[in-house]
Amino acid sequence: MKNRVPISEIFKSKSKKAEIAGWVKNSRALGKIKFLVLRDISGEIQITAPEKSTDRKVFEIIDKIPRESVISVIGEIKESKQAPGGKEIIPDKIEILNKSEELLPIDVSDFSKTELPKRLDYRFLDLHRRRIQAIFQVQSTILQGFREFMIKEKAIEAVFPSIISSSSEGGTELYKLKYFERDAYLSQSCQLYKQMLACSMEKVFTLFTVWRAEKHNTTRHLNESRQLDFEMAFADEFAVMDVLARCVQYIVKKVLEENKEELKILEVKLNVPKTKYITFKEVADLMKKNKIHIGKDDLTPEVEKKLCEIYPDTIVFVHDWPISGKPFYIMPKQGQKSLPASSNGQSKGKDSSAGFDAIYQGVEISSGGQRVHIPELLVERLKAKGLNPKNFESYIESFKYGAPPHAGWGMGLERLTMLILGLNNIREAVLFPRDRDRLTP
Ligand code: AMO
Repeated sequence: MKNRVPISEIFKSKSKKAEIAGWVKNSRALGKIKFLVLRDISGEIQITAPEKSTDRKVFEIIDKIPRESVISVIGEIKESKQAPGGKEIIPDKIEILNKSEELLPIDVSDFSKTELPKRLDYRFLDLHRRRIQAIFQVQSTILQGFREFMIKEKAIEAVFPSIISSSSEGGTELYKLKYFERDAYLSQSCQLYKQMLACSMEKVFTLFTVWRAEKHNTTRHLNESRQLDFEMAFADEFAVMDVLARCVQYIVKKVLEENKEELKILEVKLNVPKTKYITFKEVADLMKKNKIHIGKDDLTPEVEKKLCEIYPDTIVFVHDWPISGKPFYIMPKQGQKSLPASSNGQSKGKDSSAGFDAIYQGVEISSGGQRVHIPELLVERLKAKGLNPKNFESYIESFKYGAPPHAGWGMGLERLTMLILGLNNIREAVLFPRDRDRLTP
């Protein structure tokens, strides 16, 4: 197979012969001529076998190879007005590299009728579909875009531990495990570590897997998901909201430039989003006018949806979030000192915080804020949240020897993929989802 060329090259190539390999999409016999469509990741081509000019053995098998089998073909490249793309291959030799079972467990056609749970049971086969490949090609661009953007911002890429000794996002959603004689947990976030690193290296980013033992089964939650995390020293929430806005805009632009074909396959109309900054209180007033109930310190999915109806194609930053609705590490508004990075001039209400959520296409994609970097205030905040400061000793200590004010955010990779592509279930945006009912494949 060392002479194998990608199928898409055939359409550009001037050569007369080619060796290709891929998956059998379909085949059919029309009397004295047989056809087979072969697909690889770069494209697909018609293999045409006229009885009189094709080797007998090749002619015999060509319409007998089960769909999705893997074959290699050596043959002649011919111009053809009837063939899709204007070229076809007249086969000299066909080798079956892996024969598929005749009966496929799921429908792998472009518009598969198989339901999502069954498709996920056979995800490896679902991934033969061009539509599914397109989703993960876009996700690959999102990941590359995030990294490229962060490198341009001069942030340091870092990796953090996934086994932790105490919670960072609240105690109820942790997966417990045995760590020799002690209890340990799977990380819910790299929150505390990215903060400690930003306090020396100033700007840091990572792609981090998180585990949350949330019991609810929704179309926007996973039990294992990935976060694009960012943290920056000498910054308040407005400085990092600006970074987040530019980051999402950079990623969307890159997807628009590099995934034209995938967006077409997925029938997605995408625009680079604008930004809107609004306080939690202003959202509450807006919702009152629209007769929509708003929670005391959180936004319901209905509110998130309405906000994006009012501000379409926009990243809506809801800031000055009630302190009761944010984790212990978020700075209360009253604890904020003026910073060189940006000045926000917002209200300094005692119940308000320097935390925010970012909402895009009707769903929260990110949350973040300025952090508490004063040890005494941190102890106070931990207690206020009913947590034991003893469990956070090394984290508290890290702010005792010169820790600058800092801020950051975390953005869900699968959420962003789902919203950019308008997918209706987050499981479509994960190769191998982990949810309440699913641990395989
Ligand atoms: P938060 O818990 O809001 O914040 O998570 C940040 C973003 O991650 C995504 N996300 C999820 N995606 C799928 N399934 C889940 N169960 C899930 N939980 C979260 C969302 C969400 O906006 N440490 C903070 C971030 C920070 O302040 O830096 C945190 O984890 O898109």
